[in-house]
Amino acid sequence: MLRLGYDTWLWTKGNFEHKYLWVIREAKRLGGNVIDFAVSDHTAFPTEEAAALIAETGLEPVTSTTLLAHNNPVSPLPDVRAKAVESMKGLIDITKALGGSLTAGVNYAGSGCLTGKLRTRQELEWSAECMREVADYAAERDIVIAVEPVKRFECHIINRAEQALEYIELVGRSNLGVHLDCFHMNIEEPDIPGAVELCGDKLKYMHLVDSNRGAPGQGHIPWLYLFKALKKIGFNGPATFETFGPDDIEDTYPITMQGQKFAETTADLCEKAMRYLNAVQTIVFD
Ligand code: LER
Ligand code: MN
Repeated sequence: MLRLGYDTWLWTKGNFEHKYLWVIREAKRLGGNVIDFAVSDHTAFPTEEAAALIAETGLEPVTSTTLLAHNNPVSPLPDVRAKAVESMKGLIDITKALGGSLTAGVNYAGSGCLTGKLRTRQELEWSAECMREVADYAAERDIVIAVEPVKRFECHIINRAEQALEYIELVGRSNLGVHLDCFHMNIEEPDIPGAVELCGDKLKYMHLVDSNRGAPGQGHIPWLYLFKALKKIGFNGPATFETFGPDDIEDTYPITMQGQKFAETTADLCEKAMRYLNAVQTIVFD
């Protein structure tokens, strides 16, 4: 069985900060066992207060990030790459302080930093060099880093599971794994259950969402086959519902380009998602 929960993008605009502390109790109220703190600015993270609420709720904490232009590990500018390492170390410190053991997301390149060209060997080397330093820092703190392949319109460095596995080989650190997101898989993978099987024990984390970024069940992801593949590889790790909440769709649209409301409220959407995921789990795992 997977450990299911929610990603904080559902309530925030991609950066968890003090004003969103209430979301931790809300994730628990909505039946989550895991919470993924989406962090783009680690310096604004309310570590002590969040750690206290994690202890109170008993939620399993995961962190994730989307590195951006100012901290892009594949930038030709050494200062920008140094910022990527600094941001990732900050996120690892937060993960540790929360009692977590996993950080994930677009942590190998700047999200949205497309060059208009094919990825280069030099870009992969720059990313791997940053990641080695970050992975060693994480290993000293018993933290695993999972890299999330994302759609071609967001990043040109890692789009598919196969490329994530090659990247892990290149970095050469044992505390690296893969984070798969069904929305991106639907665009980039030739075979969704096949991508899960390809990762095998390197799969460390999942973002569960339907093909259109609606709740599971509102698009055409082959959920039963996906869960059968997860069962086959023995994945029982954390998996969170990640999309953008209908409550503040006007504010998030410029960042997410998601204009469709998949439920009246974020809470309704979460309930829909959890009901569906629990039903699929019961069919496949029982
Ligand atoms: C983050 O988990 C994700 O899926 C991205 O599309 C956002 O940058
Ligand atoms: Mn994701």
